[in-house]
Amino acid sequence: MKKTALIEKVATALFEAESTGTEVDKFTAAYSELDAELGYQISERLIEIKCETGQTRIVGRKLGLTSEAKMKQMNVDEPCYGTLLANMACTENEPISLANLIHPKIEPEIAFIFNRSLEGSHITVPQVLEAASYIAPALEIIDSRYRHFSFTLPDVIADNASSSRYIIGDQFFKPTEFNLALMGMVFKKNGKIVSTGTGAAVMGHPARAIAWLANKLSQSGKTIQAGDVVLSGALAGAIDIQPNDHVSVSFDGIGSVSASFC
Ligand code: 0L1
Ligand code: MG
Repeated sequence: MKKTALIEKVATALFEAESTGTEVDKFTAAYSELDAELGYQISERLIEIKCETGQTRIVGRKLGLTSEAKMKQMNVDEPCYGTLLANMACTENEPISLANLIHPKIEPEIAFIFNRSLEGSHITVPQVLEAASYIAPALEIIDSRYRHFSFTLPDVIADNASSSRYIIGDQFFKPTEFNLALMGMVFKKNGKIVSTGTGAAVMGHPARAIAWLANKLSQSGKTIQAGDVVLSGALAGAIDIQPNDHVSVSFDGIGSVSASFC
């Protein structure tokens, strides 16, 4: 199949899968030419399709596969990224409906909010910390459109890195005031601790994941822009969620954020 036709076919199928809450089989099984680069082109087309409706817009990016364990599991040596849209943002104050999602999971993250763009192909951790105006506790809901969350790297990249929803706490802090690698985290579901961790779980330092993102984006002429929200990657494994669950994450020094579901 021609590359442009494949991009359109897979992007449309993923859009339909998400719109109807229906799983699809991974596409690499049928199309061996689908590599990571093509995956990013499909994801870009998928975002275009979503924004064409005029009902949403790009507000930032997210990192995925940032932990050693996930990279090993997927047999890859670098993370991946996806795009955050305005209609993925949820708040702590209202229960989040899971009705249209397929098999949602949630994971604890640190969000960065940028007040200026990060341009260049050799961005470093200090440059990330300098360009970010704030960090805040965050929860990311991931919901792969693939059956049983089963995919290869190109498949998950095409599926916008399983992006679904996110929640950011309402207290913001200067990232330069903390050692983010040593920042402790407690992740709870329905009042019980499910995991603990530190910022170092995210590629050694959450800002290192963002530096990787900035450098990766530069390869396709994109940048992290002023105003962007970036989810820097999970500090612990994602857990299943169902209606009536309540999940929270608390960080050392920057507070907590929680979410409940219906
Ligand atoms: O945000 C994430 O780390 C998820 C990236 C995609 C892999 C997955 O869905 O588990
Ligand atoms: Mg994530």
